[in-house]
Amino acid sequence: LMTKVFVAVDIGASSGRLMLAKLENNQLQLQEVHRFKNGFTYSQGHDRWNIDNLINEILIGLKKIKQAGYDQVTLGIDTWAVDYVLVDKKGNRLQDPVAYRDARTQGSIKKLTSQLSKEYIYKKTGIQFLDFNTLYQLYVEDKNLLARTDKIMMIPDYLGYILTGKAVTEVTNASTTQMLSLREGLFDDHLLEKVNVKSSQFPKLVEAGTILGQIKGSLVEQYNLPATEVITVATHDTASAVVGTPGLGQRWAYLSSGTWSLIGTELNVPENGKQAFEQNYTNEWGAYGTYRFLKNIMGLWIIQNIKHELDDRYSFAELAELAGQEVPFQQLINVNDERFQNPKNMIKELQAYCRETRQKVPQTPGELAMAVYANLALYYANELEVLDHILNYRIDTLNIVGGGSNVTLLNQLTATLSDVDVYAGPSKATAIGNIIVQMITKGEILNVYLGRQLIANSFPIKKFVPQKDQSTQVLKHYQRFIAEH
Ligand code: LFR
Repeated sequence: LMTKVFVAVDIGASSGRLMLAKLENNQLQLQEVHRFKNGFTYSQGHDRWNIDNLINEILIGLKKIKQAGYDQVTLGIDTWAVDYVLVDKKGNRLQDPVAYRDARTQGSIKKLTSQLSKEYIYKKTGIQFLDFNTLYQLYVEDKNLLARTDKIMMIPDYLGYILTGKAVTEVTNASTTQMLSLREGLFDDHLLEKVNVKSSQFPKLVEAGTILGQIKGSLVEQYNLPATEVITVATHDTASAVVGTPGLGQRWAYLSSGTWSLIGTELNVPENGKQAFEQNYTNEWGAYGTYRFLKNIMGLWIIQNIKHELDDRYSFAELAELAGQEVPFQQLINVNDERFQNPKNMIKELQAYCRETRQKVPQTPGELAMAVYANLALYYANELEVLDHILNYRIDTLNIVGGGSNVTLLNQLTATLSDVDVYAGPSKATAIGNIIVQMITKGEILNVYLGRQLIANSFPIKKFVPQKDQSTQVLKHYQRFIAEH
């Protein structure tokens, strides 16, 4: 019997990759076959994603797979959420999609929620208020473009459409639009009406783990690709990351640590009560009928920008190393402050923040990196307390996955400040979750529970335990500070 070969296309805001996976001796073997840069650039009045480049890179990666001797594979695509492509009647893209960090949605939550209350929208959708949710992006969308729009496709769905000619709307990602009704499991007509779109403009909703179709013969021939069956996985990267979490510990939470830090837990029933609303927790849909009850934290985005502004003179590992030589908690920073969402210059923004709040201004690369890591750890610790409160039980373990799980300093600070055991890894959880859903779809593994056991047995996972120190004091100071800032 031929070993099945699975390919994950995983594209984040700053980079994308094609990972190849096989099941061998009850272990998941994972290999990166292609890696490329991603990012938005300013054109025609907005920050935009370069979709043609993404398509091109997927084709290059697939060609490499064929050249490595694989003639037949299955493939799943995941990307970041909320952004969409407008497609006309002929199936053509109207424009390169606007990136969610574009300034166009600033203030739009306020405008829209003066017509429909926040409480109403939250009860209906259970989704956190972020000004870049699709709901607000469509609210400010160019009306002429919308008039020419036949279909609205989320980014990974659009990429799948380009490959196969088949269009769907996958639910994990669709939930981040803040336009799905929790009760009905469908787009909510009342919300759609407010932003001038109709549910018929979205391709039909499908669950994660459905077969989309074969990649077009014309593409296979033109680019010399393997015969590829595309499976609609949990197309929202964070949903794939949650599937790709080993789930170690009793009452465990996850932290998907990439451009964003997504911290939360998996629920079988959404939690959209008063406390969840007040704390702006989200109930994004997960694979197989679960809910991702979580909070967005600004995450490594801040460090990514700092690294870039230092002309990439230091790698992430070197920045962490330099940070480790500094004393933590020299300044308290609300990393979720909107000013860090897309500033002209991140270093200057951080320094200005410290000056305005009369704190020590970080100067060197090490000081800057430590300021960010220490405050991310504080933010995580605080959110775990909030989670305990809302859920009314104590989370005892945090599974950290994604690129950020490689940062030992951050893992240790997080364990100590949160007073929970931390398991760090795998760093490629998103691609792994993408592959697990493909494997379940093809009957290679039975369910996510067994998938997580497979992950825990296949990849190195490091444990960090809380260390006794003055951290509870620091956390208290931080919580007071955050309440004021
Ligand atoms: C992470 C992520 C988050 C989402 C943000 C914007 O990559 O998908 O889950 O809130 O990007 O799409």
